[in-house]
Amino acid sequence: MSELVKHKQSSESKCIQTSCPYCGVGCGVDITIQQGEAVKLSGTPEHPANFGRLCVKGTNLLATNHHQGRLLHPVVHGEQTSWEKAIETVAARFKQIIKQHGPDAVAFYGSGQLLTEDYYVANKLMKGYIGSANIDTNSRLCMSSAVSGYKRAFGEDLVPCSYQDLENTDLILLTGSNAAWTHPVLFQRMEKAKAVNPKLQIIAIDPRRTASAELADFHLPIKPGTDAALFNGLLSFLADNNGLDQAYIDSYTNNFSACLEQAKQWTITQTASYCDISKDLLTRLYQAFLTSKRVINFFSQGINQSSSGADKCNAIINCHLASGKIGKAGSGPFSITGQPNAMGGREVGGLSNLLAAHMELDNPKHRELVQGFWQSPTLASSPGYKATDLFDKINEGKVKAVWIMATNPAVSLPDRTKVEQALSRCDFVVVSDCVASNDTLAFADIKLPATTWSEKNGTVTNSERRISRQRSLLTAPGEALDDWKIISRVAKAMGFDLGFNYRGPGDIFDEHARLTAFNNNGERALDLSGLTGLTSAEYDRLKPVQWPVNAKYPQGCPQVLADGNFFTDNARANFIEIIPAPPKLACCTDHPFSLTSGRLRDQWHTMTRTGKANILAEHTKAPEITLNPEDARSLDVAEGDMIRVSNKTGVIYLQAKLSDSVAAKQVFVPIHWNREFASSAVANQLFAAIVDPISGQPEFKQTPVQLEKAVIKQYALLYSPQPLKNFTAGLAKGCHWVQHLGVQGPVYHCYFEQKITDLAGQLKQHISRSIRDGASQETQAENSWLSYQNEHSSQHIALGGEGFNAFVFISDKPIRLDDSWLNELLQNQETSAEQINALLRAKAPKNRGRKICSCFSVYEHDIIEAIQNDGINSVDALGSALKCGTNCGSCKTELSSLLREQEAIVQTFIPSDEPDEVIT
Ligand SMILES: Nc1nc2c(c(=O)[nH]1)N[C@H]1C(S)=C(S)[C@@H](COP(=O)(O)OP(=O)(O)OC[C@H]3O[C@@H](n4cnc5c(=O)[nH]c(N)nc54)[C@H](O)[C@@H]3O)O[C@H]1N2
Ligand SMILES: Nc1nc2c(c(=O)[nH]1)N[C@H]1C(S)=C(S)[C@@H](COP(=O)(O)OP(=O)(O)OC[C@H]3O[C@@H](n4cnc5c(=O)[nH]c(N)nc54)[C@H](O)[C@@H]3O)O[C@H]1N2
Ligand code: SF4
Ligand SMILES: [Mo]
Repeated sequence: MSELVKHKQSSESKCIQTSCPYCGVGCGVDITIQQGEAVKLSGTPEHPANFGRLCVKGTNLLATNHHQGRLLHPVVHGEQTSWEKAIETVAARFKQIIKQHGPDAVAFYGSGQLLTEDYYVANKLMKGYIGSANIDTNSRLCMSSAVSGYKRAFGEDLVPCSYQDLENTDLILLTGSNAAWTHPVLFQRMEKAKAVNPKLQIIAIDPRRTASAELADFHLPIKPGTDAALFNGLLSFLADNNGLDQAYIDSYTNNFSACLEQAKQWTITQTASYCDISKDLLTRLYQAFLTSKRVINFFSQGINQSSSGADKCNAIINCHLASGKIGKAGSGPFSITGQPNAMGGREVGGLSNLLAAHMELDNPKHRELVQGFWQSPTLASSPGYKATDLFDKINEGKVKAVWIMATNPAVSLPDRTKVEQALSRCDFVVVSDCVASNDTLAFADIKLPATTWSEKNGTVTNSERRISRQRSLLTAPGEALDDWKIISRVAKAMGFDLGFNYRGPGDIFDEHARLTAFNNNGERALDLSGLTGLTSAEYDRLKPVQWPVNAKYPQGCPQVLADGNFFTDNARANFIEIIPAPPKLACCTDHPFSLTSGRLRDQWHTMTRTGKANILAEHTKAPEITLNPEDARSLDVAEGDMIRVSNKTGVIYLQAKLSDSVAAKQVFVPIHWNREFASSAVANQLFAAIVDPISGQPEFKQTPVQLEKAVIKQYALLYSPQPLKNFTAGLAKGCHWVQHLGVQGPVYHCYFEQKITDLAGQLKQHISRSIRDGASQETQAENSWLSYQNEHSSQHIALGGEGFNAFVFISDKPIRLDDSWLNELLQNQETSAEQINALLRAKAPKNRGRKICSCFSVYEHDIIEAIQNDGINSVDALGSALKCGTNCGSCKTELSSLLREQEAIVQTFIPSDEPDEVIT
């Protein structure tokens, strides 16, 4: 087990409350610190986001919180250096470029995973001191369509709902959201609400039948990219069926008739045909909306990540305004935030078209107000570059220096090849990160070690506008520093002494709160006047609270739009006319499959945190492409086969996963895998940088691709005691590898398009070298290899030494072994050479499939067996028999789909023509 981080004071046991660093639900977590170590974690019972619940990622936070792989010291041009030197280098280079080429030649690229205080300081430095608005963040990839939608409709980026609305409603539409995996604690709250009130209806709108659809009364598998038409059709249906709230429309809104005029052409027949669903299902959806008094539309990236994402958001908002199902408990258009603090970033102006405190760059009054408040030497006067433009400008040489903080754009931005080009062409790339190595750090001139969750101290705002504290529990490793501190030090080194003298995050929060209150006069909903002037003890004790927090709402406010007062020029909400647009790239003969990308249950983004825990790898160990069995048949592809996925933007290789959860001619790939974990599986090799012209958000949910079965001539499986450096460089071309963390160390699966001569020798060398390079193991590795070859010329090799170090399997056929069997062997330190030899010849047990329940280690096959042999027919009964799903509950939807689809799954699980590779 990895080294556990030390607590600041090695004292007796105590509990510290903080919030989870993953998704925008913003769950509270209680952490017990004992003798300097974080020893126990549980959900905070009284936190209003989760009331004690946690999902599988939150539950396993401590397993990911070790120091292996951390960036511990500043690195300047490859050399470890002091902070003074690093700060001086960054400041001097930024100053020089600004002097020579102007302020717009530099940029910051940040993240919704920064704390509000980090973000505030970065925004202030760029907009108020450097004088450019070139600060954008990964929220551009995530929330910017929702921001545009809300701003166009309400005049301010205002999410008008609360989590408790999910429990007090009659209908929840899950639109383009796989909440069961992505916002699991909210999903559990819906599950509970439905159990308590069976009349609560849930409808899933998603081209895929996701885990979330399991809870739904019914699922609308619409054609990808057609949501705007669906909601135009709804508006038209409401108008035709007495579903309008004319009094609300008359008193509180603008532009209704023009909007309805546009929507009118979307009749049921027209819409059903455009969305490719039956009129029946469509009518059921529309009837449910019409007849439900309270409706929440819970929407996420299936809506936002589109070349017309802002319009899709407004198509949703239009329906709520027209029916008056807004500003009331249990009703409203609820955009669910992805990252833990994307919302906080939006509050302080963390996008290149925003100013700060929900004020606008193009509003002279706001500019004067902010500059006056900051007393800053300058202020950006026009919007800066949005994320994808920014990387284009870097490519063109217009932006010469970029500082990337808490995001991994080489993986997460569209068009990986272009991003790589930009990063290698850029004169000066600074990266602040907590890990020592990721795909973006590979391009950094300067690497700055940042603190991260459990070390950082500040605030975050969740999806329901609730501000919570993230508290520091443990001492930072090495020389890692808080992001706000790094930014402030660079600001001062650039000569901006006055604006950045903060003693701690409390000072920054206070300044931010005062700015939201400054000359507010009710003009901006974001008003934290009730949180100004906190003492440092009060800031430390701050309880979760929903903004606005002011004289009117001293305890915060769950219902922001209750009074029908909006933040537009005439204080009325705007209807926006929507002309539905299909995805920019259409499928064609060369690229007949529509590919979508998204998230898996147990991984977070580019895996820099979740990839560190073996337990989280168990659910899905390799990047897979999900395709319909019908398509698999026509491509002659079986479960587990390697598939080449390509289009004009790029090519990747993934293993086939067969499932009718995706329709024919549609496929799904996860976003998580990157070069640290796989040679050729970055989803963004396939997405061109096509963005919404209003929000700048990329079209990440639809791209046309071609699929081909890759011809693999040789397979290898490696269990290594430590990561193998330069793994790809050491192997021949045409090798695709995937790595996951096993119990003892990394496990590599390799697929060779050509047969390699003496592959065994090469792999032996690779591992031996890596072990010799490793500081802790000085074994006579070369002498300790044992080899076994069976009559099918499959080769199995084990490296003994002191104990038992490595395994290599080589075969011409796919190798399917049960990990847990090998882990047992690898953990057995006493194994003798004879035993190893015997073990090498032993018959490997059958693969048990995915680990469905992480909490109690229950595998797919055990569950299928229980269903088939013991006649179990409910999720609860499975829980009683196997315990699965009875702790965090994250796997309950999968249990339910296994129950329902067990026959289909069993079929795809047994390889159709080739037997599993076994050692005989
Ligand atoms: N486990 C896990 N949880 C996470 C994250 C993570 O990395 N891992 N990341 C967090 C972040 S930052 C974010 S932004 C959220 C994202 O949360 P979600 O938006 O729920 O997640 P995604 O998987 O990106 O996409 C949601 C769904 O959109 C569907 N979709 C695709 N095209 C369309 C379409 O045209 N119309 C409709 N209606 N649906 C469509 C996809 O099939 C997919 O099921 O998750 C957060 N939570
Ligand atoms: N094709 C496709 N692409 C997508 C998406 C999609 O659905 N499809 N989704 C998009 C969305 S919604 C999002 S949010 C992005 C996410 O994409 P990224 O933001 O690129 O992903 P992360 O892995 O979260 O990157 C965070 C980085 O910050 C580091 N880090 C963690 N904590 C700290 C800290 O406190 N300080 C500093 N300085 N560093 C820290 C981590 O080690 C990691 O390297 O991906 C986007 N890209
Ligand atoms: S739902 Fe899970 S990942 Fe999201 S904040 Fe809660 S515990 Fe963390
Ligand atoms: Mo996101």
